[in-house]
Amino acid sequence: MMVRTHTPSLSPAEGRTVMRVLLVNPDYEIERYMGRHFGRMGWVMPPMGLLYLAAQLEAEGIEVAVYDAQVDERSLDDALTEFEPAIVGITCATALVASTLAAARIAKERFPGVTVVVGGVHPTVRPDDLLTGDHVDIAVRGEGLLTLVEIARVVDTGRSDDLETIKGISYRQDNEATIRFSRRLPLDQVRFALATPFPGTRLWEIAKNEGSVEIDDWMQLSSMGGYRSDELFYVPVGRDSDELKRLQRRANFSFYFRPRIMAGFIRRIRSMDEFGEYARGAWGLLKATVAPY
Ligand code: B12
Repeated sequence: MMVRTHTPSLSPAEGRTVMRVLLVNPDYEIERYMGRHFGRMGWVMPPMGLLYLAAQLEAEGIEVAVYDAQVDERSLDDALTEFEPAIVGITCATALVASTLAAARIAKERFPGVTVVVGGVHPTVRPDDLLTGDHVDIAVRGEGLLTLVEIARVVDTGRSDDLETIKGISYRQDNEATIRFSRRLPLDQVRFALATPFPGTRLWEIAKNEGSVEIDDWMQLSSMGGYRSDELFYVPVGRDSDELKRLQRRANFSFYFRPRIMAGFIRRIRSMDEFGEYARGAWGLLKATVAPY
């Protein structure tokens, strides 16, 4: 079943094309679990979460189609080709993680520029499970009605930085986005700590499984990696230590060496001694941040 709605463009006067969202109920392989006839008879139900989302999107003037892999005669690929969505939203319960990721891969292969959003029970409690690969862009945690509309607005304007303003979502951010974010916050000081796997945390388990942690001195876990020691305690698979140190230095430089921050430091100076302290601190920071990495 592919339920398709038709609504007028949000702003036809501006000549914009209508934002289209394809909502996907991924394959549950119900026949494998329940047998061909009984499975189809008793267990295929309308995907209520997606239908609520569809109603909300439609009310906002966004064109929606719902593709239900349980009952649709066509492949997801065909549905994508026909509908050409800007966003593919997939609902995901725990048992459906694999088929959600498979659907996300199909969507990205068909339209590499499409934004893939997942929501539902599993992304709500474990969003990172869906975000580790390259095919899911955003995981929505909890109720998705207003959140998906907000995401659609951001995708429509193309200003992906604005995702930072949306509450209740997880998404992969590049390091540049983190640096820009720090500069936008009304902060006087910031510490760009590199990820440190402390015992008892999930990152610790990940690092152990990767074989990346060798402890001979617990002091190594100071979370001051990059600031003080030459060798980083933890370098995630796929990154390298020089790259991380370079990023950390650039983050510090671009945060601190701004007129607002500098003026703040100068305003706080009360004596010649303090002036000396701040001057030495600034010099140290400058040397550290422009070191040739
Ligand atoms: C009704 C129901 C069913 C029905 C219908 C399910 C359906 N397709 O709609 C039937 C009987 C078919 C069913 C089957 C199963 N269910 Co059931 N089901 C429920 C129940 C009671 C309500 C679901 C519901 O309709 N909620 C109302 C809607 C509006 O909410 P929603 O779906 O969560 O969607 C909202 C948000 O999650 C989010 N959202 C959801 N999807 C998306 C997608 C995007 C892109 C975005 C942005 C947001 C978003 O926004 C929505 C609107 O706010 C829940 C318990 C519960 N209280 O939620 C269990 C529940 C979801 N089911 C569960 C289970 C285990 C199953 C089965 C695996 C059982 C089985 N062994 O076969 C199957 C899986 C079927 C499947 N395809 O996933 C578990 C899931 C646990 C987990 N971690 O995955 C739950 C949580 C019950 C429980 N506590 O054990 N289920």
